Amino acid sequence: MINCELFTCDAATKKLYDKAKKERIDTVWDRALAMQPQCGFGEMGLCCTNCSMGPCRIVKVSDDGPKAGICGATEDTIVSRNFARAVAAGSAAHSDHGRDIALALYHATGKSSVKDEEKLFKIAGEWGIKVEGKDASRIAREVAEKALSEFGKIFGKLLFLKRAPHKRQNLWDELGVAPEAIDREIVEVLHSTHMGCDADYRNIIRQAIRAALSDGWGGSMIGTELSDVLFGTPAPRKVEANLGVLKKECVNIVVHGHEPTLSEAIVMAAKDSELLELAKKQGAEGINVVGMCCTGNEIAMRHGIPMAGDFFQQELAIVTGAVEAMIVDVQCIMPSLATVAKCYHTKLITTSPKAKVPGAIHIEFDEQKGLDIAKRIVKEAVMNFKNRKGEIYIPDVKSEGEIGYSFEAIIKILDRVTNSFAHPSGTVKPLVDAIKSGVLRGAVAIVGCNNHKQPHNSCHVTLAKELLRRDILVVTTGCGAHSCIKAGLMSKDARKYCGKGLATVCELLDIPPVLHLGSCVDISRILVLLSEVANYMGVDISDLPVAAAAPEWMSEKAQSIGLYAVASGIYVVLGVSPAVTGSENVTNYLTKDLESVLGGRFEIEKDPVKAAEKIAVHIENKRKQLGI
Ligand code: XCC
Ligand code: SF4
Repeated sequence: MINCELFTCDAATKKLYDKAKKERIDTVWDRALAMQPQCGFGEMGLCCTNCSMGPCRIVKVSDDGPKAGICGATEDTIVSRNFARAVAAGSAAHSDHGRDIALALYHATGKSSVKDEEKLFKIAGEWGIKVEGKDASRIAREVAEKALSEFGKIFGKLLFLKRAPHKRQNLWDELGVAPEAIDREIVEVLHSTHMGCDADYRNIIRQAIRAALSDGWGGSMIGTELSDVLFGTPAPRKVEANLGVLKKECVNIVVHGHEPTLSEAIVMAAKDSELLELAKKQGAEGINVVGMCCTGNEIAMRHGIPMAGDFFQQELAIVTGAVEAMIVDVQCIMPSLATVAKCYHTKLITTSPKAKVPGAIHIEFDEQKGLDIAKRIVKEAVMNFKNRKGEIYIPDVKSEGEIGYSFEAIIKILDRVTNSFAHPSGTVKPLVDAIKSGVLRGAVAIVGCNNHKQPHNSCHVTLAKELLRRDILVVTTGCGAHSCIKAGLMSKDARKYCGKGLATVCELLDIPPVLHLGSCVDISRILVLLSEVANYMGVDISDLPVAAAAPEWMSEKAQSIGLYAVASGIYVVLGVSPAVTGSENVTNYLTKDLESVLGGRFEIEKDPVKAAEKIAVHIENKRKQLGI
């Protein structure tokens, strides 16, 4: 059995893990233990199954054994191909999410359900769509069409690349990595890494970079921007977090996955008076909707719905015995949920044709009939309330934080301290001033998942605290954001962890020292913010005293994010090594050589304290180079 004191720093997780053990439920940690030792070839990226002459694996630990695949592929080729394919899959996931949002906007236009017209007009302007004489719904349709054509247009580059600093755009052009159409970049990775195609690791990684950039500056950015148009751009608000947000007396619905289209409809449906009446008839006090993983981030940012938990807490939510339904769409949904749900009364409801799970109920979601389907799903949950069985245990563990820091929200906050006579509002000037004066040393994005190879949550939290005390502002998304809010880092009280400079900045701006920017596609908000700061200072992103870290990452999406961040000029510290260590050449290329090409590079550092030290050194170096 595992010692949960060591594997997580989160109290709710510990308590529910104990309940799971008592009830003989296997969780992600138990399966991870049973998996040991994990395959060394796979871990180093040295196994190739790209054709049926394989699988082939390269033996590194001794002089004996094969040094090339049956086709002659070297370790460099095999490792880089595997890495590139993971990046392409990650980019595909984010981008397909973006496409679904664009489709939702396209179909929504008739009902004029645009929540943020200002943003719609801004994007239309950027994309050269004429707005004069057209109503919002017509513009929305044209913007949606243009967004959809980004996936498969025949000529030209991605439109959002223009948001990057000029120097960066020129560099991408020079290197031939400026993506053209999102789907095409992903297809080209799959093609060029097919058996007997590209064997040059540098060239393979170059194509992977194109696919990754088409995620960050393409699919993800479309996902974020059009979600804001459709559902509203997040603004600061208070929210509760952790599994203690479940309510014993209520019908509990956990929405889990990624795309806000489903969760928005569920949030609306749960307010329906007939369903509330029905819930009361079943003996419940009300309907309590809570969010998990990135869906949790999306609806927390826009509606203040509680953030129930991160990737590693999904099974434990069901273990409480108090969840009537877990409703999922796409990505990061453990297939184990069906098995766990069977031991309780919980209904696992899948909704996407792209993600069905054996053992779950499938109710397909369709945006055009969104609210009706959502009501049907909520009704399933309500009618399940009376079926609760066994011990119900909701740990009394939750915290509160302030979230909703979209780029637009940050600009509004900065406007509060801008001297309106000397400077126009709507700029990042106050932020740049704080950085230049040294009150703020720099900023770091802490993002990504949970991974059993790292202690749960504690890497995110330790890293954040180490940075705060060095006067480095932290921004966060995804499951990193869940970790931070659970640890209290998004409350004003968290200023106690900050150095004097950062504490002053937070006080002046009335913000917490860790800013929640949203879900993982919302890392595009960070790209926009960095571009604004770089443009204001007249430099490139790679010149800024900033970094990114993914201390507990696990998904292919995270590999795509990591690579587009590096290709955008950012120093990226990974707490878990990607499967590339089987090739010294590829490892050196990603962790050293890329810096002279793109200005960003990967660093692999498991220990969050050491990671913070390395980041601090990087930030101080950048400051020196800028002469500040
Ligand atoms: Fe998934 Fe986005 Fe990772 Fe969390 S952080 S485990 S990818 S939910 Ni994106
Ligand atoms: Fe083996 Fe080459 Fe086929 Fe890969 S592509 S499985 S290395 S023969």
